[in-house]
Amino acid sequence: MIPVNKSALLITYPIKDIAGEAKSLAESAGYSVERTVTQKHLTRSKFGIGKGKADEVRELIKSLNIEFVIFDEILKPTQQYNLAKLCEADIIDREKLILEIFRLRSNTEESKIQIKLAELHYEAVRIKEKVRLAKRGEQPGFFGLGKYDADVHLLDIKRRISVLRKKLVKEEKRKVLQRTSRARSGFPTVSIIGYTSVGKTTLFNLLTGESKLVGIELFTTLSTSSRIVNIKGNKVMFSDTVGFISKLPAYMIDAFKSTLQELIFSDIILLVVDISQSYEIIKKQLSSSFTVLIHLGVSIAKIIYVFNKMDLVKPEEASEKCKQLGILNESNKNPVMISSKTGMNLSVLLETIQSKIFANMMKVDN
Ligand SMILES: Nc1nc2c(ncn2[C@@H]2O[C@H](COP(=O)(O)OP(=O)(O)O)[C@@H](O)[C@H]2O)c(=O)[nH]1
Ligand SMILES: [Mg+2]
Repeated sequence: MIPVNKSALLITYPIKDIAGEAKSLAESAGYSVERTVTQKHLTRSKFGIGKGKADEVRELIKSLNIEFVIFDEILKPTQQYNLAKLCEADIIDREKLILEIFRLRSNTEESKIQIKLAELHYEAVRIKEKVRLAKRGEQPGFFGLGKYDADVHLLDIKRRISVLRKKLVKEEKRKVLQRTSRARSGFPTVSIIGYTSVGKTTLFNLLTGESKLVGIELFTTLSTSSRIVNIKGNKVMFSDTVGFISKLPAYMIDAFKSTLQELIFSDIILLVVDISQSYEIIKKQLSSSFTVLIHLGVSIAKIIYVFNKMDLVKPEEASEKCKQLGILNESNKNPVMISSKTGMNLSVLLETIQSKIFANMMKVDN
């Protein structure tokens, strides 16, 4: 379960797309962003932000009674410690936030192990930094952690990592067996994928009946991110995914991929793009999404391109972007232009989903 409404103050860059992504990430992890503070530089030595800004954050947190500070950059342990001490709040840096999201969304044994491994890596890096500082005499007894304690802690982490690696190998073997024997059963599954803040969750909520749409009713909720709905008498399972995250640290890639394993079993993949973003961004996102999907073993025939946020652009602008992307020329890549906010073209999307499910079923049956 995603614990909701942990009140948070977000510190991010004064750039719309970046701030939007950070807010969506925070919400995926169950935080409610009460206030956003922006600054050009988030890598200053003492607090990440400048002292003046840090004081401002401290005052805001006090007056708004906020529990957590989400910092949209990677913080060194000293920076994290300094800021936490000044603000008297828990500081969640970007890496920690992503790890929290992965953990909330991990639904297979393998992904749980992968995420645990990434968490241990995060922890080990921080202990090593503490030891380094302690050696230089800069932080004697940092967090009350002596050199000896730190060494023991590091050894313990190494031991846990090797145990998890062995478990992972076993799990992978088991999974291969399971996959080959997995029968096609249950309801058709539609997974929603795309970069952070393109509108996946908004679309998921719309499709699974948080709106009063004619013809769709919620059948059952399986988890926070999976629901079965009734579309004109046919039951379809929709899944909201973690999605793609920009600037993902290399050591998290395996953990990330493992959270997306369900995609292999999906009948349809809705690859969502925010059409209000620049052509360059859309192009880059589409091509890296594509690479990951292929790498995961997802069949291209299952993909429906969904261009969301049509309410923010003129129709000509949207078709110009499609033309530039070369998408309209290839019939199998025909995008569906929607707005999850206004519900525009939702019926077109549903029809496309239904006919694709039907077409794929025909292929399998023959
Ligand atoms: N204008 C507009 N905003 C949208 C639309 N769909 C989503 N949003 C907004 O975009 C932001 C990110 O949406 P969210 O569903 O959390 O994105 P996710 O990270 O992909 O799950 C939120 O502020 C939404 O309200 C849309 O069709 N039009
Ligand atoms: Mg989301």
